[in-house]
Amino acid sequence: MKSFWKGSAVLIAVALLAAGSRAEARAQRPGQIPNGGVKSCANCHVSSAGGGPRNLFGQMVEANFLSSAGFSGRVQWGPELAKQDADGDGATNGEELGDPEGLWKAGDADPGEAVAVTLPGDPNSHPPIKEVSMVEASTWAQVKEAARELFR
Ligand SMILES: [Ca+2]
Repeated sequence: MKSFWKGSAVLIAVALLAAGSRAEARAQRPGQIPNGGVKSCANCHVSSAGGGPRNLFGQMVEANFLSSAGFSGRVQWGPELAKQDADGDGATNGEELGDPEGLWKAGDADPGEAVAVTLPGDPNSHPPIKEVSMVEASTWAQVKEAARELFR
């Protein structure tokens, strides 16, 4: 009976250590994208608590933008990842994370404004879409400007 408890305690300790190191490894990932701390784990995971399945941006990062596979891989943020639109909502990953050009480097101050940051892996989360209305424009100059915006 004594050895049963001893064995259980060892198993629990091993499980806790494994869970702890996994969470720790992933906790650095948000710091590898601009404004990563604003939405934290939800940038890449379906669950905002992190872990489990990845959202569309997380899948894109995992497939093509990690320095190496597994927990130690670092996100390779740059122009290539910034210009893609992982969730297909019309805003690029960089526009959603406040770094449209992909110039931010890990350790830099977060670019842009935190309140403007949206989720690059959630099509329901995106910057406000610029509404252009030629009907509301009252002068020819405004109509031309609206058309220019629309077809830019
Ligand atoms: Ca989005």
